[in-house]
Amino acid sequence: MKSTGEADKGRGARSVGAGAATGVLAAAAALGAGELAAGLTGTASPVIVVGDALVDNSPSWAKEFAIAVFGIYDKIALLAGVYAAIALFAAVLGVLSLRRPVVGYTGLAAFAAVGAVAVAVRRADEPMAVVPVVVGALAGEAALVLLLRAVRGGRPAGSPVAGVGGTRRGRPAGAPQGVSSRRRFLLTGAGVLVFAGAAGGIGRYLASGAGIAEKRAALRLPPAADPLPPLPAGSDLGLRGLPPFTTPNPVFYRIDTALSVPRVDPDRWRLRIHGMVDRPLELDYDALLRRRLVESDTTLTCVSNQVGGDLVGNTRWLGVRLDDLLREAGVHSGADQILSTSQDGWTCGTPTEAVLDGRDALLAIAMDGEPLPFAHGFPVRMVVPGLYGFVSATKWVTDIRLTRFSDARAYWARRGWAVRAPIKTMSRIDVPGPLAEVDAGPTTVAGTAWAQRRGIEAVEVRADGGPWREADLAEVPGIDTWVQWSTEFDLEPGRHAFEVRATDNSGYTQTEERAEPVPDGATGWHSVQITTV
Ligand SMILES: Nc1nc2c(c(=O)[nH]1)N[C@H]1C(S)=C(S)[C@@H](COP(=O)(O)O)O[C@H]1N2
Ligand SMILES: [Mo]
Repeated sequence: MKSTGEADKGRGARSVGAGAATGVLAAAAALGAGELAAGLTGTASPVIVVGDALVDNSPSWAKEFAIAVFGIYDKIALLAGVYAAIALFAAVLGVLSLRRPVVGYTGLAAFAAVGAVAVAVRRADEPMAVVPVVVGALAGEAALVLLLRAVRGGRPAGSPVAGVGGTRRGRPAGAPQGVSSRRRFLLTGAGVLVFAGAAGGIGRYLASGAGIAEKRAALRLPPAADPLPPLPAGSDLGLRGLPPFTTPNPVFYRIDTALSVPRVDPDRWRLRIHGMVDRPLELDYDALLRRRLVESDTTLTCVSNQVGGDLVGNTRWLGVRLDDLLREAGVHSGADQILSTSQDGWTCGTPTEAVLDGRDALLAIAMDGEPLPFAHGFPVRMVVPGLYGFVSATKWVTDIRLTRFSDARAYWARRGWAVRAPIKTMSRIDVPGPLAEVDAGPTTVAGTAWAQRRGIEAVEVRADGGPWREADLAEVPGIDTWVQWSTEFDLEPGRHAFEVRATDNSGYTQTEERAEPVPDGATGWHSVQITTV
């Protein structure tokens, strides 16, 4: 038989375990109920809102660290971190609440308060998003009551964690009742776990917008009023290793701050155009589809693209001209900024003059002949040729307010990025790839260049610091797309370095001077090193 001391130690460890489990299970019940309430009310999940708020308020070094370490998994890593922190906090609270239940009840309320604050700062225009937080908190408190009753109920009277249950059930102090009390706790715990899992699962399912994916798949979009001619046959050189002229939707780069891709129901989508206008407008999806649709070949580019980087893609967009809509609304003079907001609360400031100068600024509904994919802004996004995405390309757009740059700052402008950001003239070597090993002799060097709104006039390439040689340019449908280029060098066996620079139709040639993407786009010549054998 064990000595009393050992038995006490065993019981102590057991109650720490039971306490931690109590806390984690109560938190799981809270999160599960929150997901269910979010799914049922069509509001944002509390965890996502908290994650969004963390992303918004974390310093840029932390974001860069996350992107460097986790790459495209940075968002998953963040959510995993949020869950781990919650679990740890909940476990500690659970242990403490064995002695003092009030600690657990207050701790859970504090959790809810964090969620409510996150909703207030991140979803100011969606007050309903507080409902899942409240529902979650209530479910968590209820689970905590049940679990604490189960875990404390079976203790012998006089033990530090004795509760009413011990005597209520009439067990003599010190009687061997560990088995049945443990059983009661396990049963309660299993019940809470099943509830949490089921509620969370159903909530996630509802929020995943399964029905919305079907609606999107069933959409038959009207054609453009005057469809563009097919792309010139010579726009795609069809070289191996050279990205195709039209970027397929599934590989189109994706950049946004959304932790989970918003699934906006087209039947519920509304766009408001208001602020400094004579006649505010409100449009739904059907009203948008009934308008004149136009096509535009436009290459989208991210300001974060490094020299030689691939945060750029080209496609044929279908949508409604934004300048027509703004003229209907009657923009006041002095309203130099179009402040657009997405469903998930991201904001973007676009110069009004750019949208009104005749370029194909669109409220786009389709890309490459298909309704916008969810990740690219379904059902409606903005596309403005010539401006980096962060000042022009709002996905899931639901609100457009005419204002002044001096009165309102958009998301990235508040974080040190430029207020106005036209796309810089840029060129990239795609073939051969970096550090490639190719046969000596005639070698094709090819790539891509872009200068939206101006168009590319010439691309020059040089090998090993030798004389610049003008590359052949492929055809383009207009000045707002990238252009493919290629040329041939005859190379001796050994190591070689190529450099490229483009000149746009305004006569500007890319500067060699390297600049980082912050605040308004990278500059410098792309170079690639290879070996010939
Ligand atoms: N709602 C929303 N729209 C957004 C962003 C965002 O974070 N949220 N990012 C912008 C940026 S920085 C870029 S480069 C483009 C990228 O569009 P894509 O993901 O379709 O390529 O979307 C823009 N639109
Ligand atoms: Mo971007």
